[in-house]
Amino acid sequence: RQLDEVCLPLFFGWFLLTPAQDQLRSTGSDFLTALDGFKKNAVGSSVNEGQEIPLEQYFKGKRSLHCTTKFCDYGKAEGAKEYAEKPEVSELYGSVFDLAVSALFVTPRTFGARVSLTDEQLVLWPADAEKEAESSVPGAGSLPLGSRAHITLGCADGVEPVQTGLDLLEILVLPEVEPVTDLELGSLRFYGEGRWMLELKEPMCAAACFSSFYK
Ligand code: ACK
Repeated sequence: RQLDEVCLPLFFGWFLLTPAQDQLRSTGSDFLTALDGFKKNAVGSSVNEGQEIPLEQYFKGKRSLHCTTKFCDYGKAEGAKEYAEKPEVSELYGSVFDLAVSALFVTPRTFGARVSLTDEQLVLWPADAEKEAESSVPGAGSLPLGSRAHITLGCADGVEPVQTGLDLLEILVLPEVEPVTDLELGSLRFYGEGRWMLELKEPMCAAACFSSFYK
């Protein structure tokens, strides 16, 4: 038992294969450039309030792109052991999945990609992932399972990546709004307080290996 606990990872998740990482980084970068261009002509909607630096510099990039399923904190997080012991987790460990990246979003804190999970992928999703966020994002607990699934692409200075999933939930609990414009990549929506979401015209297919991370 002692050994089991020591061996639990920091987190389980899908780790994007190199070509998918490259493609998503490049699409993400195109989005930031397009958003910077659009914001120049839009009033009162800046992401980085009062700062004129390009979004690409505002967000510090992540080295390895992944979609977290369960944050275990080496066994200290609630439900970590139960998750690690799920038969699906060991059965599917090391398998490669095609993740559908359906949207990109930015807030004053984070830059991320929304992942739309299939039923097959949802078996690896913790049942309480959205409920756990309820205290930070009221209403999150009532969203469909998998709503929090995301890939962190960047964080503003001093912001922890856990914020990306919370920012996504914060957008998803808001009432749907009309797009402000159609960009080449898809339709762009503005949710106030520097929150933007681009729904991709063509969801991106990202090959990713289900595994775990230890630092
Ligand atoms: O970008 P992410 O999903 O946000 O990937 C990292 C990963 O685990 C390693 O830090 C995520 N993470 C950190 N803390 C938590 C938490 N309390 N709940 C859910 N995910 C978390 C972070």
